[in-house]
This record gives sequence, structure tokens and C-alpha cells, in this order.
Amino acid sequence: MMPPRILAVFMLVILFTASATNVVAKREINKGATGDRLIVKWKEGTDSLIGNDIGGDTGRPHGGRFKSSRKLSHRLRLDLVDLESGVDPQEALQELLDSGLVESAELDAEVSIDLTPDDARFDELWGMQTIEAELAWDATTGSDDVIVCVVDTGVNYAHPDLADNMWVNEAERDGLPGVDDDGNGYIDDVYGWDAHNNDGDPDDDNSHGTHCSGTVGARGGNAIGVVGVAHNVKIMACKFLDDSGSGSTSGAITCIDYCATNGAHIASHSWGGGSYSTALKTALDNSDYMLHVAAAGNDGEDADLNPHYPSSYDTPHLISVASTTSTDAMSSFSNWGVASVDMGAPGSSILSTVLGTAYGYSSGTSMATPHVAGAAALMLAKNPSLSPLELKHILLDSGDPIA
Ligand SMILES: [Ca+2]
Ligand SMILES: [Ca+2]
Ligand SMILES: [Ca+2]
Repeated sequence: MMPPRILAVFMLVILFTASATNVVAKREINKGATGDRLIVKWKEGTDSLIGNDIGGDTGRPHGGRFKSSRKLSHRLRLDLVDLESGVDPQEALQELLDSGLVESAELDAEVSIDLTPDDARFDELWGMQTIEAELAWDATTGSDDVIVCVVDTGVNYAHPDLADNMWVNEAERDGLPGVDDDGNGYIDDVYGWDAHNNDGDPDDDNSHGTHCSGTVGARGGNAIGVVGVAHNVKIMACKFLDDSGSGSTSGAITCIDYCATNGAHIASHSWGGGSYSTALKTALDNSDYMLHVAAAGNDGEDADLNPHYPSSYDTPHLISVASTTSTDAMSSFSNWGVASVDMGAPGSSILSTVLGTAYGYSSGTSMATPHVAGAAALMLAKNPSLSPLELKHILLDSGDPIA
């Protein structure tokens, strides 16, 4: 078994961009390209510039256009090719495309300052830098079509950095109090459901769920506060934990059912406890059109020996997330486990939204989990046809081993 890997969104973007090679090959010149570097995917049987007669009319190696190349990914046969200074990148690109040696070639995209969010406290979000979110944001900052259900203490849906990214049940917003206007079986569920109080107001009275929600998808580029991994996304709230952060397995099942039947693509579970529950396992197994992302737990122990639920359930479309520090080490409190923990993500000293209009720092595998849920939301925004299992496999294939 491989050791868990730390989430790296940039690698994901390369992976699913590379799978669409024909599209890439037909594209002309990218906006925001660096102009002096090409990403090349070689055809099978070719693995570098060396020894290939590309543009050999100038008498210099590689036709004088290509300075050097280095391997970006052996598995994907991707090279990063540097151009000599003064070379017209479009001509060089065309030459490679015409050579018959490449499956695709494109100009390497620039890490654009435009896509560094202007949100006031962005510099404090070390987790976004660690997962190279800024590079991913060159490809997509998310989509209003992707719904992430946060199963937690509720969500402070009026927070100025969350309000615009909340999922809204319009029939209930515009409907009658006390009436199930959309006929989904839940009365007055405008932003989601409160399975603890059994009503339609999942407002947060703890702040934990609001913190997690901000990491998934605090609004990006609105000049205030923080950003989520997804700048644009729809956050569905399901509250089943009370103001002290406690709840029941049955409440969790109600929430999973709510998220699933109301169209969520991803469920973020920053909670755990209790022993093995057949009912909860069944609820997870049966909602296989959602990706479940679950916190590995904060007991600082091997979850292979002491299972932590729901993260330890052997459900194919569930990812268990450990917490890492700003130096890419496992957080001291984090559970681990070769079999029962899938990957790591930033979870120590994470800044995000809390109650009122405020922001605060928290630590835990709870904070790591929404980084992965947000990354999955970005991937779905870029490629809406990915299944939960495909999302999971791309996530697990990416990133670097935990130090
Ligand atoms: Ca309803
Ligand atoms: Ca209503
Ligand atoms: Ca913001």
C-alpha cells in the first residue's frame, strides 16, 4: 500500500486536462501563457526531444527553438519543454504539433496574478498555498452547478463570505411558511435541513459547520475575508449536531438522505464517533451518486486498529482525510492508517468563516476534510461528467506522500 498523499489540486488539474488531449491539441494559443514553455504529451514510443529531428534546418540541436526539456510525468508521458529566447512560441508549438511525435502540445499557463484572490485575509490561508490552489484556479474557480452538502452543526448562511455561495431552495424561499412548497418532504427548507431540531432552519449555533463551509467555498474575489478551495459553489446545509457539537447516528442518516435526495454531488463529513452502524453504512453505500469526504478523526492513533466512523467504513465512494501541517507533516492529533485513511490535507491552524461576520482559526481533521471536498467541487466544475469513483481516484492519484 502507498502512504497517504497530501492533496495537491494542481496535479489534479494537469491529470484531467491531459486526459482531454485532442481538445488540447486543437487549441491554438492559450490566454495567459508564459510564452517560453510548452507542455508536451509524447506519442507512445517517443519520450523526449532528444534524437528526434524536429526543425533541424538551423544546425542547432532541436532546430534552435527548443532549449531543453524535463519530465513532468513519466506516467502521462508529459514533458515541460523550454524554448530558446526570442523564439515565436506559436511557431514552436505548431512545429511540434506537425512533427507527428506528440499527442498534444500547449503553452504552459502562467500563474496569473489576476487569479490571486483579492480577499483581505488570503495571505493567511497557508492551506491554499500548500495544495497549490492558485494554479488550479487558472483552470477553474468553481461552478454554481456543483452542490456540496456540509453535514455538521449547520451553516451561518448569512455570513457575508458565504451568503452568495449558499444553495437556495427557491420554491421554499418564495413559498409559504409551514408548507412544503417543493414537495420534497421537508417543510421550509430554504438552505437545507436541521435534523437536530427537525425543522427547516439549519443555522449554525456552534460555528464548526460554518468554519468547514468557508474552506469548501467561501466566496472568492469579493475583497473580503477568506476564500474556499472553490470560489463559486453551492453549499447545502444539513445540521444534525447541536450547539456543543454532539449529535446522533440517526441524525447523520437523515442528513445523508437529505443531501442525496436534493441533488448534492459531494457530502463533507467533519465528524465521527460511535461504533459500526449497519444503518449508517447502508445510507452511505446507497448514496453512490455522491462523493463522501470524511474526517479521519483526531485521536492521534492508527485507525486501522481503532476504526473511526464514518471515515473507516469501506465504502467505495468515501474518502477518509487525515490532517497535515504547514510543513507537510501529519498533524500530531490526526488519525492515520494505511488501509483506513486515504489522504492528507491541511488541517492545522486553518482560518475560515465563523459565527456573525467573523473569521477564526481552528485545527482538526475537520478542517482538512473540506479542503478535499472543495477540491472535488473544483474538479466537478471543470469536468461535470466525473463520477464519484472517478473523482476519488483522481484525488488519490494526486499529491505528494506525507513527509
Ligand atoms: Ca421542502
Ligand atoms: Ca415553505
Ligand atoms: Ca471572500
